Amino acid sequence: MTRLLLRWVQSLAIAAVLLNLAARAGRAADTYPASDPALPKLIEPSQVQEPDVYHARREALMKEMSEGVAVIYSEGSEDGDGFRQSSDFYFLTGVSEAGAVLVLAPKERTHREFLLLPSRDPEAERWTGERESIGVALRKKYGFEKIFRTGRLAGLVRELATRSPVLWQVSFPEAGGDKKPADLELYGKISSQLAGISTKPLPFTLARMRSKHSPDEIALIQRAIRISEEGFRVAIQEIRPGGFEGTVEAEAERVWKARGARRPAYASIVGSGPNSTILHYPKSERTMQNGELLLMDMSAEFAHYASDITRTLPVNGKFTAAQRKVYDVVRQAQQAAFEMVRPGVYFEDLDAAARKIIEAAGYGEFFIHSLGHFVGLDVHDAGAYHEPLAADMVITIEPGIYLPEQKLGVRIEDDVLVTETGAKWLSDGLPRDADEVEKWMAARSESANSRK
Ligand SMILES: [Mn+2]
Repeated sequence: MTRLLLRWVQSLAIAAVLLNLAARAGRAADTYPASDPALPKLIEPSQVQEPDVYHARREALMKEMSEGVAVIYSEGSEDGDGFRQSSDFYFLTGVSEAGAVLVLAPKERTHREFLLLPSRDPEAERWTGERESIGVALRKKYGFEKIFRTGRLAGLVRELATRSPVLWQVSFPEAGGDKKPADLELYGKISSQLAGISTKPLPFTLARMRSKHSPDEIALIQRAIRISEEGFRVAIQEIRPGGFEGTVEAEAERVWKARGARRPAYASIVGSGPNSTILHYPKSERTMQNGELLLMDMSAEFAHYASDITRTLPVNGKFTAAQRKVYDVVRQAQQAAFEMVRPGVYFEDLDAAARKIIEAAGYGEFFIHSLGHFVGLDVHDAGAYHEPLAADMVITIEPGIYLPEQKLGVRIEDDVLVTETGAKWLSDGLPRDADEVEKWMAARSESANSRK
């Protein structure tokens, strides 16, 4: 009898948990427009896609190589939210382990791709979690037939290079880095041991692959954007004279994490008054004053994909005439650039279209950055910036005017998908025009008041 009762109580508890989970999932789903593309199947907990997605990318890269060997190192690093894999390596493997290396050899008959992982370290693993041993399960999980330890790297590459003597640089260091890249370091050693080996660059191949997104990637970017938009909607409740920049930032970031975003896509910028004119104001520690603008450039990363949105709002809900004049010019410049977006157009053309409007309004010297950038695995994503845009690329359009003397900075930034025939706003969930922005702020105070 007691056992029966216990079972009944247990099943009730389980039902309650399930109902609660379903309700939560429902609430989260309500937040996203039904027209958004469905997310691809993600493998928890690291939020990577199925291994065949990455395998297909390696195949495409090997087709471009056609011969020789390419070595791609994991260059990921720890940040406050854990380990973040470097994007080239992640794009090709979906593997989020530190110290891993990918070797590709398209001319080989049987095994053309190799994943090398660092040796196990029981001491370190007590701190960072146990790593799997190499076996069937790991090969299946990562989709590699050949997984070795990194101790075999030099020997493997030397052996492959004797059969096809070209060593490709496919992953390029970011501008400004002065460290010799690990692949060139290894290639130098091998070239000093074997005669007739050439080292060649394969510039832009990986960048081009990364900048043209698959439908799954677009769905992931769209979700990152929706999470960011929700963060804005919650965070603006905290905008008021006497409010704190840091509260606005904290509210947005809280929403992102609650929605499954692992980390900010970049350090959030929340600057009021004079801080709105500092492009990358990092501190968010000022008290907002009546009559100022608040510039918020803050967005989430979801499943390794970035989003990048900026809104500039009046702290008291109403633009002054002077603020509105500047705001409208920035908005017009953004619209002019947006209307030009289509396959075949260059970034420079978009920049020129926006700049023309800002210059005509007399603010030319106060638009001090470029108009936009690619968005993907990184917020300032890889891509061939000097080549024409193509369908399935995602870019930002973010004109700005910064007037330090007036303590007034305006930036409006949205994420745009290049389509076959033109462009589509991906961040279409937040007001953009000055009138809409004021209505948004007014509706916010009403709902904030009615809650009291
Ligand atoms: Mn940006």
